[in-house]
Amino acid sequence: MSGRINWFPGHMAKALREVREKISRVDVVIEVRDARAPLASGNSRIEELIQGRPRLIVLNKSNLADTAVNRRWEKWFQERNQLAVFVNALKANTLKRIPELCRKMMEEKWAALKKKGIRPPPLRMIVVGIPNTGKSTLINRLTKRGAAKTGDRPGVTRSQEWIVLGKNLELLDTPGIMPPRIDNDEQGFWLCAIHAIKDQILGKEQVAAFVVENLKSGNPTLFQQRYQLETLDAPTEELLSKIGARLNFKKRGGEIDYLKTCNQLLLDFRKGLLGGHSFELPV
Ligand SMILES: Nc1nc2c(ncn2[C@@H]2O[C@H](COP(=O)(O)OP(=O)(O)O)[C@@H](O)[C@H]2O)c(=O)[nH]1
Ligand SMILES: [Mg+2]
Repeated sequence: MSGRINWFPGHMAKALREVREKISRVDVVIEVRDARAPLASGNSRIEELIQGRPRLIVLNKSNLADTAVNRRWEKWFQERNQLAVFVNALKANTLKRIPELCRKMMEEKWAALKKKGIRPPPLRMIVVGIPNTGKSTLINRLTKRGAAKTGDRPGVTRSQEWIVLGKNLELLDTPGIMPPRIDNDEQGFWLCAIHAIKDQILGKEQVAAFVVENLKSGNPTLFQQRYQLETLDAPTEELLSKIGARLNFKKRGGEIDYLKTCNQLLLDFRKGLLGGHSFELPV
């Protein structure tokens, strides 16, 4: 692949400055990534931004990834002593460990304060991550159970930006949004497939073709079944046209509506209807 795609016309520096400011106000950083690309969906500047604060990596959308690959990644993170949990933010029961682990990360510091006779202040946390990894969903799910705003407590900001999650546990109500950092086109394609980058950058046709190629070689079963494809042994564009025919996506003249087909394929894939698929594998 060439290096000529302009993945980021945007304002990386400003975005990072804003996240840094938010992070400076918390004790623990919850970094949400996408389980389908556990490293590429991070931002390599995160280390600088968190300035040594404890960090929990939450690999969300694990239901959309390949379960066996998730397990390999779990081991990969363990081996590197990086706390990481695989969750599905749409399922509240998978999220219980997050506040538990955040507390645990702070235990030592809290114990040291107590020893000195200081009552530890509430543990403050923030959710950060690149776009569309599920930050807002996670915040909503975490805060639904017994959530309360802290605006009327003395000494606490009145803008209601700290949400009480439990005893001595507070979460900033808005996430820190980090721009993705893309080192090569392959990572860019992964991030398009998982929709961390808008489809317009590559165009839906290219993103859909990339997804089809990956499913064809990596996770063909549900893909083939869903669109009742007799064979996958055909060029990608031909397969997409076949899918268009199956879905009866036709233009007025009877010609297959290729763009509509690509769009539908991406919708189906991103809903998990074509099965779980991981793009990035541990090395
Ligand atoms: N399948 C699946 N979808 C999720 C999960 N978490 C979030 N989503 C969906 O992903 C999309 C982006 O989520 P959102 O919370 O807005 O992401 P944000 O941009 O990081 O705040 C929404 O359509 C969510 O419903 C998950 O664990 N599994
Ligand atoms: Mg959001």
